[in-house]
Parts: sequence; structure tokens; C-alpha cells
Amino acid sequence: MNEATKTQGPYDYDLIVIGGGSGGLAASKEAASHGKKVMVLDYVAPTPRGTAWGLGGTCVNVGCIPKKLMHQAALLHQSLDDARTFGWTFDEKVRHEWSTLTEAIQNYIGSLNWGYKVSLRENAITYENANGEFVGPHKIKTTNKKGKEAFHTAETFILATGERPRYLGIAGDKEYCITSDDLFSLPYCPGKTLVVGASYVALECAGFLAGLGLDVTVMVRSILLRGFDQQLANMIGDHMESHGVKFLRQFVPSKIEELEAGTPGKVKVTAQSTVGSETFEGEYNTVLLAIGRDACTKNIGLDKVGVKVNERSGCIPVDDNEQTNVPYIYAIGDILDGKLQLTPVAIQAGRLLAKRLYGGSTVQCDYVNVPTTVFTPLEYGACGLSEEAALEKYGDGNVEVYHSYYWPLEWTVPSRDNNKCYAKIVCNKQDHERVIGFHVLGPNAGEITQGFGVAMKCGMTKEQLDSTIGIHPVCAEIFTTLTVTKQSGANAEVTGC
Ligand code: FAD
Ligand code: NA7
Repeated sequence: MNEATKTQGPYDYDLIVIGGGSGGLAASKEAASHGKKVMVLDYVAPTPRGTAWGLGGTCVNVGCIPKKLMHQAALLHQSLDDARTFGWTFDEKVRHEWSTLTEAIQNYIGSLNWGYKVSLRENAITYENANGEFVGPHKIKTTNKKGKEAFHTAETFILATGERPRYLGIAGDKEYCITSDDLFSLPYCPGKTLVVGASYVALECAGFLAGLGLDVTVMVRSILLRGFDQQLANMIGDHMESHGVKFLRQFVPSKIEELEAGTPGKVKVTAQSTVGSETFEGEYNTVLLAIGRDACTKNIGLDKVGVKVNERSGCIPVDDNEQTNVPYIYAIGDILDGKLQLTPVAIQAGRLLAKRLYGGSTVQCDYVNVPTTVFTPLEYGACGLSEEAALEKYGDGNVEVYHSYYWPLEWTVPSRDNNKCYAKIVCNKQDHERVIGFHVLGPNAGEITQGFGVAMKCGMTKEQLDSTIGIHPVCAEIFTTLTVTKQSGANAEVTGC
């Protein structure tokens, strides 16, 4: 049998994982810990701008990690302003150096990339920096950066190829726009920026760029943060607007033209109204597209092995064991159809899958009540259902919503953003007022939400929240003293402690 057609066992590996991101690395390390022979492939196709990165996937290189660090840089700007009201004086004019920030972030990411490589080696996992695609059952072809091809077989495969940013498909988009894949290592300050899209990626990037002092506009096609609780989504928009971010609503770009080359250069954006015939024209130094991401499932030879793909989304349907319709092929992470696209979800699914495959476990990944946070300048933490989803699922009369605005003590002295932070729980009246939706808008929302996420896993009810004694003075204590129901229409603003 020649190399290109050999698909029968014995196989070269027990497991080949295609994609060395959050999910793929977790699955491969777990499999190796059970003594399995594992190969991981990770290859980053450069962006149209030529940006590429190292081992670790989206989260580490162009996702969670650099974006949270840029968010932190923006929060420090706010803290500098606040500091003066607490008695700090500093004479120099405060200014921000983009290159210092990106260099520091990229250095940290470089250390993580290196750490992943070392850890694969320590776990005796074969790592290839090569693109993988199926050429037949149990068999893949790898192609490295230099175009060198090789063939490998395995008994089992895990697909963990993630997603990449989508482009608009209009004149000038790939030539003159960037995406989040380019932003975090951009070698120059983006300047006056148009962010296209209203997803969490769009709003987070707009938020920290504005926080760094840039002139930022967000072009919104329809609503903010589709899928999230819309009351909180709109409060985030209002807060960003009151802090200088401009919103251009109900518009989509139709043409991008270069006016001046440079770092940054200047581009002209033409946009059309989605509700009328109005046209908009604006000039920006940078256009950042954050209009969604496409699953990397098109060029991995799935047709050669018969793995079904959702034609509309490009995502892969799996059963509760993350098994595709082809029994020896599993899929995890962002490429899954209808699952939450978050790093800890990919990691949990990958680890549990490998434990089931090789460790005798039967524990499946629980995709329900996964806490998450949107790192906009005013952070938004959520777990469970949005108010609108709860009403749709349980019906108007069966849902009770408790809510309250609050003012973090730390913000009183600087006298800013009074009653802009917000806490809301959505309860199922038919089930002991069990909390089915948790929403918090305020500083450190992620830190708050993580703990309440555990409580929700334990089946937290409103009564249990009421019987919990708060910690004073912290933001999260508000959840132990919620008395105002939305239905009552009573004022949910707070005055004093
Ligand atoms: P990935 O981490 O994307 O890894 C897939 C890897 O496979 C990539 O390295 C890719 O290059 C490689 N690959 C693809 N095709 C092939 C092939 N054919 N051969 C070899 N290798 C291939 N999640 C959070 O939980 N918190 C956050 O704060 C957060 N912020 C985010 C911010 C941004 C800007 C973005 C874009 C995402 C963010 N996410 C966040 C989402 C998170 O990054 C993803 O959910 C997570 O990375 C998914 O992991 P994965 O293993 O499915 O895929
Ligand atoms: P999402 O959540 O799919 O959101 C896409 C956003 O972009 C959303 O606001 C869309 O508006 C908007 N959009 C989509 N197409 C266009 C066009 N053509 N013009 C203008 N605006 C547009 O994508 P994310 O970027 O948040 O990526 C999701 C994944 O990234 C996440 O799950 C993690 O894995 C990381 P709409 O509401 O549809 O009108």
C-alpha cells in the first residue's frame, strides 16, 4: 500500500488532534497522561495583512489574553483620573505609548507560546507546526510553512480548529481593514478608528481603544450584543457613549477606499443605511472589522471522510460525547454547532472527552449555566438566561426579576458614573424562585460572576441569596439585598449604603 492511501491500522498514533488552541491542547495533554501516543497539529494561516502567531490558538494569541490586557491598560487610564481625587498629584501630561503596550503584551504571549511547546514536549506529545487535512479514513496530510507534506494515520481524531474573523465581502475590505487578529500586534497606534459590528469582540475593542484615548466610532447593523440580555447590552452602549464612543446605528459599510497609505494611513468608508436610503461617508485611520467569525472547517478534508457540517454556519454538529457522525472523529471548541464559544468551554470539553476516551470516565461536558463576561469599559458578567430568553422559555407569569442599580464605593470620591452599575437576577417562580439568569454590570464583573456561577451550578434560589450575609463594602453584596422586583415598577436606584 502506498503512503498516500494507507488507512488501515495499525496506526501511527492513537490520537491526532487538529488544532493546538484551548481545546486541542487540553485534550492532547489529557490523552497523553493516559499513556496514549498523541500528535497535535497547529498551523496559523496569516491574515490578509500578514499577521501570524505561535502555538496556543485564538485565546492566547489574538483573543482573551491580549484583549484583557488592553482592557486593563484602558482601566488604568481611568484610575489615573480617579487617583487625583484621592490626593495623588502628578505633573506630567499623561500620554499613552501604543508600542510599549503591544511589545509588553507580545512578549508575554511569546512566553506562553514557549510554555505550551515545552509542556507538549514534557508530555511526549508530537507537535507539528503544520496544516492538517483528511485525505481518507483515519488518515491526514500535513503541510508545513515551507510546503513540505507528510502523511499520518491515527485511530481517533479530535477536530479543534477554531474560527477566524469574517470579512465583509465588499470592495477594499481585505486590503484596507484589519480584524482582531491584527489589532493586538499592530505595529502602530490605530488612530481614529471605525469598529464595524456590535458583538462582544467589537464592543470590547471599541471600549479599550477609546479608553486609551482614541477617537472611536462603532457601526452597528442592528442591535448591540445579540444573544445577551438586551437591557444590559443597551446600558453598556449608553455608558460607552457617555464616555466618548460614537455609535452609528443601522448602517453597514458598502465600500472602503484608501486615501493615504501610512502607519496608520487614512481610509474612506462609505456605508448604507439598513432602514432607509441614506448614505454615510467617513474618514478613519483604521477600520476594524468585528462582524463575526467563520469556523475553520472548509479546508480540512471533511468531505473525504464524510463528517457532516451545518451548511449555514459551517459548524460541526456533535452528540453529547462530542462525537461527529463519523464515529472515530470528535470535535470540540468554537467549531461546535450551537455551543458556547469560550476558552474554558473548549478546555473542559477537550479534557473530559480525553478522559472518556482513555481514562474510563463517563462524565460529559455540561454546557448549561456557563458564566461569561464581556470586558467592555463597564464590565458585564452573565450566567444563565437573559431576561427575554427566560420570559420566552417559562412565560410572563412564571418569571420574577429582581434588580438594583448600585454605585461602587470606589467611584463615589471621584464622583463618577452614579447608578450606572446594575445587578439583576431572573428567577423561576414555579421552581422555588431558582435563579435562572444572573446579570451584573460593574467593575470586576468577571470576578463576581465566577462565584455566582458556582452557586448557580448548586441550584441557587432567591431565598438562599437573601439568607447569605454580604461582604461590606463590595459591589457583589448587592445580590444579597435585592428587594425590588421589576414588575413592581419601584425605583431600583440606590442612595448611600
Ligand atoms: P482556537 O483556540 O481558535 O484554536 C484553533 C487552532 O487550530 C488555531 O491555532 C488554528 O490556527 C489552528 N488550526 C485551524 N485549522 C487548522 C488546520 N487545518 N491544521 C492545523 N491547525 C489548524 N473566550 C473566553 O472565554 N474569554 C474571553 O475573554 C474571550 N475573548 C475573546 C476575544 C477575542 C478577540 C476573540 C476572537 C475570542 C475570544 N474568546 C474568549 C473566545 C476564545 O478565544 C475561543 O472560544 C477559544 O480560543 C476556542 O478554542 P478552540 O480550541 O476551539 O480554538
Ligand atoms: P457574532 O457574535 O457573530 O456577532 C457579529 C456582529 O457583527 C453582530 O453585531 C452582527 O450584527 C454584526 N455583523 C455581521 N455582519 C455584518 C455586516 N455585514 N455589517 C455590519 N455588521 C455585521 O461575532 P463575534 O465577532 O462576537 O464573534 C463571535 C465569536 O468570537 C465568539 O463566539 C468567540 O469565539 C469569539 P447583527 O446582530 O447580526 O445585526
